[in-house]
Amino acid sequence: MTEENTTLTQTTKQEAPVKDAFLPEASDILENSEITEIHRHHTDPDYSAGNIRVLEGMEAVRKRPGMYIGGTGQAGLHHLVWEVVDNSIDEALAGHASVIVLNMYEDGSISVFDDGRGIPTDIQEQTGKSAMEVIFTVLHSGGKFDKKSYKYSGGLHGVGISVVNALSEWTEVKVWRDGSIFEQSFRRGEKYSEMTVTEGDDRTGTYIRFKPDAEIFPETEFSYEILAKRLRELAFLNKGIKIILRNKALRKCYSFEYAGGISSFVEFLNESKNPIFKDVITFTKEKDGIEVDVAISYNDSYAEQFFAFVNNVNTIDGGTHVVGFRSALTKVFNKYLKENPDILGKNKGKVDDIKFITDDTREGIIAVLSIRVPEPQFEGQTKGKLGNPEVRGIVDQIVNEELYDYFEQNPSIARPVMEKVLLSMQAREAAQKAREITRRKTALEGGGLPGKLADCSEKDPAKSELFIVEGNSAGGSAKQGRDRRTQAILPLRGKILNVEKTRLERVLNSDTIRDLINAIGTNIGKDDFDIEKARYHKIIIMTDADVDGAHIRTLLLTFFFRYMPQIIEKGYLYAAQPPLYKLKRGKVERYAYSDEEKDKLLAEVFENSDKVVLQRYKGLGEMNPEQLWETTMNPETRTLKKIRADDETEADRIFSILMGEKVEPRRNFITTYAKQVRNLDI
Ligand code: 0RA
Repeated sequence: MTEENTTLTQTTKQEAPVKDAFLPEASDILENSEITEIHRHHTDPDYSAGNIRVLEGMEAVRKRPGMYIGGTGQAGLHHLVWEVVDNSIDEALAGHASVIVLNMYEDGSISVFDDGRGIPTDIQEQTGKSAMEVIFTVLHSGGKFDKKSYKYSGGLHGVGISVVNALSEWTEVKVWRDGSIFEQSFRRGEKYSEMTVTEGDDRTGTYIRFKPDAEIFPETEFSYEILAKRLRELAFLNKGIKIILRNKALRKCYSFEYAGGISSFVEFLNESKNPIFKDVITFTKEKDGIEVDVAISYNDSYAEQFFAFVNNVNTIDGGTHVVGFRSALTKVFNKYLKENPDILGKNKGKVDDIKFITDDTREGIIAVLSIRVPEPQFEGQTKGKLGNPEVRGIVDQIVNEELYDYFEQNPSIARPVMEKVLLSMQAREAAQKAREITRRKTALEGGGLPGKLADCSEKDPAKSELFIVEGNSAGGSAKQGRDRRTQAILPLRGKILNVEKTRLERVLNSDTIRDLINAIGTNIGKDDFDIEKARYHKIIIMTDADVDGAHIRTLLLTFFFRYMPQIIEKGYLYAAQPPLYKLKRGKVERYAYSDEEKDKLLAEVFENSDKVVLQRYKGLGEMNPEQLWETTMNPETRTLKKIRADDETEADRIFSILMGEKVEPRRNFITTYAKQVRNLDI
């Protein structure tokens, strides 16, 4: 989760050891950012009869880019890169490439290089064109050249390099193969220069550089963070492949290579947690052409982190593979307990009364499931769900057999896992009781709305705002200052639980948290949460602009992130921006929301007069109701920061680091990223 101007993404500079990697023309590709010379072999585009059909295809792509890349926003723009990278990954998965290098250039173009066999360049008999030219200029031509058998990466993409070409201002390709170097360039999908052939050596590879077309994409700038995050993921998912990302202008470079594959992925996610056993449970097995790769670890937290991939695609909406995985996990735990009742100690006689359900296996798990399916069917609006029915049973069977074997061979791991799952089960039963109590209590209290809430009169959630205000005095000012038609105020008294360290039943027993849940109206929990019941579509956290305020804000953000993530995904959550200073001279009064703004006002409005009275607001409570309204609450004049959750893995890691119990990574984090976390002020 990030606040709008808070960067939570890791931006470590890792100097990549590229020197030792085999890179054809390494100096050209990696060092020289002036390789944009695309006029080298200039010829006019060829408008011969044979080309007309080709142009039609390219025009279709340019007319309706969304049909091919999903849209022309940030995701669509980056889709171009994934399209090219997927080809390189396929080449690596087929055993022909070992390194992929991406280079971001100052002119906004990007290149992808791999040391695979190189795109075929032979001249086709029917067309007289090179295979390379056809691949770049004919829609859906990729399939004819791709070996379907290894087309395992990027089930969502696979629209072909011609689409990238069609949506780029220019594209340049350079291929090393058969002892020669082949080069050609294109513009907006059309051939721009003829393929040239020069002498090469025995090295092979493909280099594709393109510049997204500003006529198509409103925003053409690639994000280093988005690229780095996905490339790291790809390096985890495709063990042994080395992926390098460079941005010379930013002086940033990443080199990703993980011998451990998804097991390294789990270790990476574990960095901020306390695993309850040191090894990562991991196994790989293939059945009926479906390859299943699993890595599992458990830690002492209560959150679940589970990632499922099909052919490198993150299936965020799950699907048949996830159903199979969960069902197998539950069965294995039940079976293992039946076979090893001594785990229950003196209660071993009660083993028959115990039956785990899937939820019991989820607390504190970090797991990655990565499968490869020859013909994946992706479903749902965002194509994030696997539909293939045959996959369910295969994953179920493999996980069942392999995990059970693993437990039998590693009782020192099986035991703590079983104990953890048993505790989860007991907690689930306790939470069930607590929920019933809450429900009864709420019914008794009548209506369910907390007594401290000063609700608004508006009933349409889309027009209603809830201010969550720290402290009673600020709450009082807010209640008086607000627009009572549309603005509700919930003052928070006392401490907010750090939900990261607390189990659900205690979370539910906290008055503060219950007030919050009841005021918002959605309830919490997997089965009970209902976003449709949200009583406000703007929920605004209003805390002091000091360290304590920031702490409370972080605790609240943690609560929303863990228990109401949909509120954040929907864009309902905001942070208010109270001013830091009031400047006053005579009748002139101005507010400043940052030190820079204060200095600017002093210089420009007050001309650095020494008669200015400068008041530093330490808390919201220091403002009278009118001031609070004017500076922070009035929709006409206030600024709000929208809370975003655009990087879940990273956000989760960072929340765990900031709010979890492990001190060491937190200290490291704070010292390393002190600048970026300034707005989070823990
Ligand atoms: C089709 C056939 C062959 C290789 C490729 C495509 C290929 C495409 C790309 C795109 C980026 N990097 C790539 N590397 C290879 C096999 C040709 C042969 O049999 O040698």
